[in-house]
Amino acid sequence: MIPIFKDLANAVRFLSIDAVQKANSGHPGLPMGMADVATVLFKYYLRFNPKNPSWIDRDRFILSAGHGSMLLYSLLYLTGYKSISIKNIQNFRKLNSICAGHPEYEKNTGIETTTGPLGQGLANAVGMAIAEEKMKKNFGSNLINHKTYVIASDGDFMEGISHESMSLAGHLKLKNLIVFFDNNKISIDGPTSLSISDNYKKRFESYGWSFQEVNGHNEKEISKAIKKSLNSKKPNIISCKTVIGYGSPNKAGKSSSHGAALGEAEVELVRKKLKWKYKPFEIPKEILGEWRKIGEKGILQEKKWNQNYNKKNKKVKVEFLRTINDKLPKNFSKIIQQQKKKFFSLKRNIASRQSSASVLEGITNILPELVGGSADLSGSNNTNTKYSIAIKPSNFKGNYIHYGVREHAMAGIMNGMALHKGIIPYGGTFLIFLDYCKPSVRLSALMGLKVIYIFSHDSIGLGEDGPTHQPIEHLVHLRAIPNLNVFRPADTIETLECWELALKNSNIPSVIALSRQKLPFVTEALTQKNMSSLGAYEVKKENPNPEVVLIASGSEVQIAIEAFEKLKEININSKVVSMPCQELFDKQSKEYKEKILEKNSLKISIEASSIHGWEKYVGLDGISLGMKSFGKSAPIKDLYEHFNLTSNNVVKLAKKMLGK
Ligand SMILES: Cc1ncc(C[n+]2csc(CCOP(=O)(O)OP(=O)(O)O)c2C)c(N)n1
Repeated sequence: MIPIFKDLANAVRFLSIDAVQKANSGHPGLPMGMADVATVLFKYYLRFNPKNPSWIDRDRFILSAGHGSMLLYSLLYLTGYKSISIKNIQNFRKLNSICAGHPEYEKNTGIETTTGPLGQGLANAVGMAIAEEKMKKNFGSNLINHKTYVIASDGDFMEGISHESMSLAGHLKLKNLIVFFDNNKISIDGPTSLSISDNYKKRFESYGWSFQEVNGHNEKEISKAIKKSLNSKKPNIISCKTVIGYGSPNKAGKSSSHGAALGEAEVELVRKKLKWKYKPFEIPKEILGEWRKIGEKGILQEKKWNQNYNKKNKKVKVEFLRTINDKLPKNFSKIIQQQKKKFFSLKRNIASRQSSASVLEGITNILPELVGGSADLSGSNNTNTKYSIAIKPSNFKGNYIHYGVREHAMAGIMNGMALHKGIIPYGGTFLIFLDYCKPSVRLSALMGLKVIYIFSHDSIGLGEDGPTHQPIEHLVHLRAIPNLNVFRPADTIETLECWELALKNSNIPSVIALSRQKLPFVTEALTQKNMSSLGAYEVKKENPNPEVVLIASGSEVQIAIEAFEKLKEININSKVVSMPCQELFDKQSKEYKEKILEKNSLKISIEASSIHGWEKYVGLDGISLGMKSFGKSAPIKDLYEHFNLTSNNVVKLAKKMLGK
């Protein structure tokens, strides 16, 4: 038997529906509907090497509609990725199976990103396409020159993040981006006509995308459209008219095929209809062989690429490997130490957002992989420095992205850049607008990506802009996300240290929360050690066994220091702990934690934010000063007094608690 196109596509369909049936859970409709499109892409166009899933110049394939995960697993198994065996597919949705309910990013497996929350994959793909262009600019088109392909569904395009990220992609003219729209006009509630009547052609063309429409079950039409996209000067969307649950006599074209196993009887009917004579999980060797041949094409492609790579001079090769393997330059730590000495000698009283800009000025030129940006708040977040050059449409020489007022896209795009490898993304907005990008921040953490969020205007300390702009609960939200470091530095030295930690942490994203207002320089001694790496440390202590331990972060460390001096005047022995990162403190030894928190002392925490979570450090007898309501619009001094965030209040409370 010589397999024909339909056999290849049906292999994808049946692996998918059999796995969903066995798990009795999952989404068969999408893999059945998009099997033809995916087969054309993998058979004729996609550059990939299952023997080396991390080959840097591979095309990226993103399943933004993550619920159709079995489509991806089937393709990876059929083309010969070691990561996905037939056993894994049989264990779809079982504990610890790589074939999880929705694709979960894992390096070197072919699963390029974690998808499931609709729209995220699209933003990731835009980030990957930017990373591709940027690396191509840095290293030349014979080292980096690939496409980013995406499958996205109705739901992906309904989500706001799709509007934001596709609009930016159109503006930047990301020509190497090719999106397949699974245009089956069905979502969970039923036909999409229940909720949407967008004119997609006009919508996407208005963004500056090239739009084509094909019958998503016609090999030739699909192939012709992809071919045309390859030479486009714009990002490409191919609307594929498909039938959800294609091949199912009773469920095709209906939302009943979207998110539940078809049922044994219906699966049998699909077998009859598509003339698939094989048992569940059985792929005849001719068909598997044909798929494996498709996978093997990449070996030669990578070999050719290696020849190009080998022709490069040593300096380029070393730098290329350094960036794709996420290694910092050899002189990085030295430069940080030099900056530290300089900052210590200057002892500047500046806002931590300005400190952050000073750090960036010192490191931007030695880190060509650093790509910064802001969601239209560059001047406020201080994310752009004199070394920042804007990335422009079709011109990726720069190192700075003006994301526009698109926080969600910014975060999703940064995830995509980090996933691509070779780029370290950082991006800024006000901390309050975490609310506009939180889903992607969560995914940075879930995937363990080196993404650096610069969230300035981090408290009521921003003053007159008032409660709509003053974050209260945001630090708590962030600290509740696993695998995320939330830094809130107190002065120029801590800001430098937090940046150093963010850049050195390869598998953990970082948030650096920064003040709008000026902060006094509080570091007392110059240390080579990165004190912030301990999460918390003593900044003021004069005598052993303090009665009171004042713990503060960021802008409130100064209040703690003032209170310390006032307590000293009335003979109360206290000490001040700066806690720039709770997550890192929590990882310290029991001995260190006890040393910092002093078992038998009264503990008072001060942070201009929700007090939720501080009880962990102050204990049942301690006190937390913070925000229990929304803020107010007023000058900063009045606000701190109004909300009792003052050293006088600290002293009053300490005296009361100590009975003095
Ligand atoms: C942000 C987000 N909201 C809701 C969901 C739940 N959900 C999963 S698929 C889906 C819509 C399904 O419609 P479509 O995107 O057209 O996929 P298809 O039915 O064609 O497979 C929804 C609402 C989700 N995964 N992500």
